[in-house]
Amino acid sequence: MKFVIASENDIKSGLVTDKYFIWTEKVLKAKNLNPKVVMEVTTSEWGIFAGVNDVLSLLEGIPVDVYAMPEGSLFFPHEPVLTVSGNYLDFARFETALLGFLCHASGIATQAFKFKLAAGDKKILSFGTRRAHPAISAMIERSALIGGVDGVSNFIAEKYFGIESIGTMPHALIICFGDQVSAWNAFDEVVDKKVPRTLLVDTYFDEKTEAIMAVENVRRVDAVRLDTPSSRKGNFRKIVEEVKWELSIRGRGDVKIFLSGGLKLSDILALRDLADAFGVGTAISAAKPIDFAMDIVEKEGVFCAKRGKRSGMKQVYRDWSKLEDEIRLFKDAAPEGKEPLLRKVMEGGKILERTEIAKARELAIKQMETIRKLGRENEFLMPE
Ligand code: PCP
Repeated sequence: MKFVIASENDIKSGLVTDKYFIWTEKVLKAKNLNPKVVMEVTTSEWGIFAGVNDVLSLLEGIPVDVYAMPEGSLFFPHEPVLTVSGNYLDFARFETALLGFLCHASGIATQAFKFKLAAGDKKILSFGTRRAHPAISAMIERSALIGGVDGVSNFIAEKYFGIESIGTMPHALIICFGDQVSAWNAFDEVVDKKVPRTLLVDTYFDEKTEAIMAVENVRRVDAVRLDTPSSRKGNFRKIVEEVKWELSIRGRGDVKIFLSGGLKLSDILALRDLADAFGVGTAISAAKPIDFAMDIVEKEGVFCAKRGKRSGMKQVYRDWSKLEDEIRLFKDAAPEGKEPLLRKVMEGGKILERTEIAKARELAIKQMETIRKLGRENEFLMPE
């Protein structure tokens, strides 16, 4: 083993599971019990749903039917986001990986959604794969994009998703040259012209001094990036205001302000009127997972949920104009004017539909716009 990660094969074959499923399989087999069940994935919080493609790959070839909300869907507490029906023993041991895919990806997508909702027309870039195991960097960037970020920094996104990654310059580049001006000019000379010249202005001197140095010594400056760590920030708003003033009086009010370094949701809300873009790392990539659970709600067609859970296979119907949902039994008639959210995505182990990132992101953004239109932002922007 080169890296401490479970292989795709071990995940697919069900080895990445909790031990209690191994005991359960053993006991059920010994007693010839393998009921037909419906299991639902639910949680008690709201979020943006992601991770379904991995679940489909996990269950492909297993004789089960799967219904799911499309990735990018806003889900509310207690709504089933994904339903699996089949004989329990066929898929019992996959619950661990199934939930892992959904909890992790949805946690990141939800956090990305909050940041983009807070930023409005200002940009949010995902900068945080360096804070997580590299084996999951593609998942992080995919989930962040689904949640609504405007760009991702990890280069692997280009190979896996055909999405161009974005980047400015590290402090290391400046230090290699020994002085800011040489590094900035070398960057301008060498890097493809279509890449914005976003110059890092906090390596050795303060942000104001370096911002002035940048516009006075570099042919093209599109933006300045202030990556001030929280330990040195002081009154960050004042620092940004000062930089903007100095640029503006030099006729460079066009230079965009790019902020990064330990940004939290509250920082976006506090600085969104001043900045043009935010590079967010840990706060998105290390988002708290959504605590989805998977429960049996029907057994051989009979209602049977445990206490605290609601029995019966369900459908979620949405009024898109109000962003309000209604949950009904799957077999019951649909309410007038509302659209069902759960769609059949797998039949007998065959994948019927996979999600494209762009489509899922579009859906998340559409819901974000409705939240804004309805003036419901505060409901979704609880402080971290
Ligand atoms: C990195 C980058 C971003 C940081 C990560 C975002 O910082 O410059 O600002 O991650 P965060 O939100 O978790 O802080 P450094 O590692 O300081 O980068 P550099 O190599 O440029 O010093």
